[in-house]
Amino acid sequence: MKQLTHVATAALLALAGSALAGEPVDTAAQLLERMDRNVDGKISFEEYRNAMVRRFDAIDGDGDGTLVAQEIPPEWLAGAQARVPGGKVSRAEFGDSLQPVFDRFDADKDGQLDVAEIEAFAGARKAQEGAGS
Ligand SMILES: [Ca+2]
Ligand SMILES: [Ca+2]
Repeated sequence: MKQLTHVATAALLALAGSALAGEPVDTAAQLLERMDRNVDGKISFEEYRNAMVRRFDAIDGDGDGTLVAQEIPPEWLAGAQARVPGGKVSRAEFGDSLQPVFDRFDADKDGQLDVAEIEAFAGARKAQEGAGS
């Protein structure tokens, strides 16, 4: 009886843990759903950049096409050494800065992020967000 209770508690804790961990950052499936415009199950650099530039525009309240560095969520540039000269980044610079991020997670260098590569990418974003808060 005691044994059973322990098992049940452990299972509950495991469930609670995964629900919490899954909450704040996109899963690989969510990233795919949002970015994979041609629905081929992979994310090309074009698709990734377009998705991120749309979010750039959403944050760019005054619409002047530049963001100050602090406005950019750290997980956007997961793993990248973002260099922001002058403390501002233009749309074009932002788009270019994503290439090293994409390349880093494109493990087989075929120019597409497949599901396994997106999983790694989602994991890095999550780690980045955890480190930033
Ligand atoms: Ca695609
Ligand atoms: Ca790839």
